[in-house]
Amino acid sequence: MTTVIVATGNPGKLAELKDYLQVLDWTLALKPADIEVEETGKTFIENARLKASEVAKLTGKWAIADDSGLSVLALGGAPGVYSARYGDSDADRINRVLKELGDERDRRAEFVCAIALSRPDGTIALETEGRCPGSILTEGQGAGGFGYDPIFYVTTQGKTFAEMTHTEKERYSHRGIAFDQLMPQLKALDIG
Ligand code: ITT
Repeated sequence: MTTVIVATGNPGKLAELKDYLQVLDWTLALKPADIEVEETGKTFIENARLKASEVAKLTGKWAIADDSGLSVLALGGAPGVYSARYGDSDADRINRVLKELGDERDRRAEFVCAIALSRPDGTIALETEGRCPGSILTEGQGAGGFGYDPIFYVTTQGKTFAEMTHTEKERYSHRGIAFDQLMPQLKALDIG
């Protein structure tokens, strides 16, 4: 059975990616810790391609990567592709977004998730992007998930990502939407 490298160093993201991928008949392997890909892209999809492609070439195996982040309308789309680099810890990153937003009344935001799957030679076989609209609370709510989850409120569900069960986040999140789009193609792909 072909091994596919899950090209992420983020444990929260890794857990979610494994949940989506478990329905496939793939052997999953972790990205070797010494491989660090510089995210030089200007868009989520560029960075997802870059991470999948570099990890695939360096390992000689298929690789799947996720580039994702939070985009806040009143902050001109920030933190966007810099979401992971917006502070040193999840708490720092959340505080920075809350501080920059201050008492702004327009708190609309979206989470974006780009997924790319690379062949062992670094060429991209599949890619997609999922988006989940929501808004930024004035303080965190809930203890689940990771990253910016406590401050991201999904109006249609009446709760933050951090207040959702695994199943709910899997269904409604940017990552869930991306995998919904990609799953028929992933299932149809012959990577054996
Ligand atoms: P890899 O590149 O190794 O996958 P990373 O954390 O650097 O890990 P990104 O560059 O894609 O990944 O940054 C995404 C950041 O956006 C991540 O660190 C979180 O802070 C945030 N993020 C992405 N998806 C999220 C989610 O579902 N819930 C909360 N925060 C999320």
